[in-house]
Amino acid sequence: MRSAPGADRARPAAVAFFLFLRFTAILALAGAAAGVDDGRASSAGVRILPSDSPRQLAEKAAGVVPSDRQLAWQKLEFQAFVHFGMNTFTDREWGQGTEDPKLFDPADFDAGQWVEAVKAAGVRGLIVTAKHHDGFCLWPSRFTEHSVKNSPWRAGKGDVVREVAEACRKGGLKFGVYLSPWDRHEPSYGDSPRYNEHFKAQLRELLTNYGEISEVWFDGACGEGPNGRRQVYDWEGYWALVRELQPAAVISIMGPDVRWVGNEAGAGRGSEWSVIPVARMDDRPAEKDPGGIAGLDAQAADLGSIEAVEKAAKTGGRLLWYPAQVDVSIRPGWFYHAAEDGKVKSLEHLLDIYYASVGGNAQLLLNVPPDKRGRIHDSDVRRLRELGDRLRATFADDLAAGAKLSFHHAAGADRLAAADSARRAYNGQVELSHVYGLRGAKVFNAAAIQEDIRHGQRVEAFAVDAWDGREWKEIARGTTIGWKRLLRFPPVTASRVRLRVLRARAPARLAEFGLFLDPAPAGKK
Ligand code: FUL
Repeated sequence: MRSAPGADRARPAAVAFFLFLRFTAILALAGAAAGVDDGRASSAGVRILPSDSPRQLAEKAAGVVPSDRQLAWQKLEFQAFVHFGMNTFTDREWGQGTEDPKLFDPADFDAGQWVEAVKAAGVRGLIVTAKHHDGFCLWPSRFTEHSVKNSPWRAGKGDVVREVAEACRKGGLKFGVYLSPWDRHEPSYGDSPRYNEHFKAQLRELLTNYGEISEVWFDGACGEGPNGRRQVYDWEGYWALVRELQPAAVISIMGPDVRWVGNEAGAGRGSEWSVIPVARMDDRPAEKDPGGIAGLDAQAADLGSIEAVEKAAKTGGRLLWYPAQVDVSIRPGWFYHAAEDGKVKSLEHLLDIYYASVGGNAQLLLNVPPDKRGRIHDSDVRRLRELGDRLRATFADDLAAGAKLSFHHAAGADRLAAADSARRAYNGQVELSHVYGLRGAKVFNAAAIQEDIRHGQRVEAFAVDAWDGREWKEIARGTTIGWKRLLRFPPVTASRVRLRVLRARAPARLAEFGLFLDPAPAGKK
């Protein structure tokens, strides 16, 4: 369920039926080959067939790469989500659509303050709720009266989207928009073709009047309109408009570029794959199927393991580059509620979320809701700064910088792992370990490993060892790496560290290996 405790879950009679699920939807454009053209990734992903051998499937999976827009998005790592709108003033999570625009009246609106507050945490982009389910528009849309233009704020001359877009640009943040297809105010909702035109007209306003938009975030909530009919969304039409007007923007959640991680708790999968098998070949979203057109269940525990790929191949399908985004709020609700001022997540909780998401091959989208003043509340501002300070203190100094890298053949147990991976016909290089000779003895309790995902996501399992002067001691192990794997472990002192790739779909192509010292790990504050 998407709404938080205290949320308005009343389901008015007018909306007798709605589905509220994350529907993932894939367009033929998904998985487009970009960074590297290895000849295997097509614009529709890579086909997998019942006749493919395990070896062929591993090779195909290793050959799927991100599009340029997906790669740019992945590099952002950490973004802010900002839920602000009518609900801020009515103290609700879901508005009805019948609220009086006069209720929207932030006393001290300051988009610059939002940007400063979230930048302190280290985010690189911000996504604002231009229109939530209640239909109230934070910009003066020409296509509805239900917007800021009929509010007392700035005498009806204000434009939240513009002020936020400009503040982001000034502060060096990417800017994205959340636009809810579900609209409980709009009279044409439910009259499907008419509403789709209305929605595209609004989308066009956002995509043409506010400069560069880096991400368009579509939710899958769907309901009935006043005519009692369920709205059928024109996803292909919405996506085509984004591609036409903002070709560099990713389309997230109900879109082909970025998938929902599957929960709103900030939890990542231990093994998060960006290469995902999907059973179906058609590009039409099937809204009754939570898997979307792809037959993908965004909440499934295992989306991308080689076993999942092999299973999907049995009925045929395709492999797509479809990376995960972790959306989670700093408070229980998505919108601001004074009653939750004491419930801002603790620093340790936020760090756990950061390590699990950014450090688990996903992007973190942390929601921070401004209050009725139109400013981010002091307790959230403080927490964001604490988070940023701690991350900067940890990651500013890479203790593996300047290390001498050599490759060694690991013996013994490693050969067993190599034998296991032979099933996937790994070419033997699994025995190679990366040995980092540090510049003297270092003390560290965290590591960051990155694959060069322009060459795909390849590593299925790895271990990190430290040389204690006599022998190698394992200090951490994990499964996927992908864009980034962050590891935390008790402090280690060593001058040599090695990374062993235990299983991989193709020879590992690492981009980074860093060692860090978190100055105040949990329990040592
Ligand atoms: C959901 C919405 O219903 C919530 O209110 C919130 O916007 C969340 C991010 O997405 O689908």
